[in-house]
Amino acid sequence: MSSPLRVKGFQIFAEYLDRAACDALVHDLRDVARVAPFRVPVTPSGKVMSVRMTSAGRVGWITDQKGYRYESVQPSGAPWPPVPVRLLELWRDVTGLTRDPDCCLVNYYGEGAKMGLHQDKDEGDFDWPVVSVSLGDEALFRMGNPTRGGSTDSVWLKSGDVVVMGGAARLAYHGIDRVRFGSSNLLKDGGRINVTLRVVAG
Ligand code: MD6
Ligand code: FE
Repeated sequence: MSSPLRVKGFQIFAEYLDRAACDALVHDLRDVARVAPFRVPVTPSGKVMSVRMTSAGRVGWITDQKGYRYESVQPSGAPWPPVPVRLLELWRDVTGLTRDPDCCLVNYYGEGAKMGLHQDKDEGDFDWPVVSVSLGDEALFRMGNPTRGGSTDSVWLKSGDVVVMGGAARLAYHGIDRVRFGSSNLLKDGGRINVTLRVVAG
């Protein structure tokens, strides 16, 4: 593992996964989506998000009219599928931690999808990092500060890139401005998958 690029406290491991490893993860995530189908998330204020979302792990991240939260079951009442072992190995490798993540949040970006600047703050204990894995089309990732406003830096995340958000950057604002739809042939119908691995206290 080569040393990461550091941007505003975010650690970016470019090309952490090769093509074969990306293919293997897509295979694992198709298994996840068979058990926990992608859904259209709606924010507490009623806005329909442009990504499609599902989870694996002890808990999954949910948003609906009642708020943002982690739930131990899917909206259907079924449990979430387990976090794919290859993602647990990736987490252990990039973080050096022996505590495994509780949630693997999976976002799919189709044509035109994006994600506004946000903080990841529903986990209850911000001493643990969040690890993100990008698969498929390139995306413009914007990184800001622990409070709204101020300067931002952007990088194009490519398939196989891994980002670790920890330490002072753990609560930094970040988002996806746009995706270059069709820039990768990893996913047969195009688009981008982003996986985030999180420890969820409680
Ligand atoms: C994305 N990522 O890359 C959105 N969150 O599609 C995130 O929101 C994110 O990349 C926490 C840590 C790293 C991330
Ligand atoms: Fe995030």
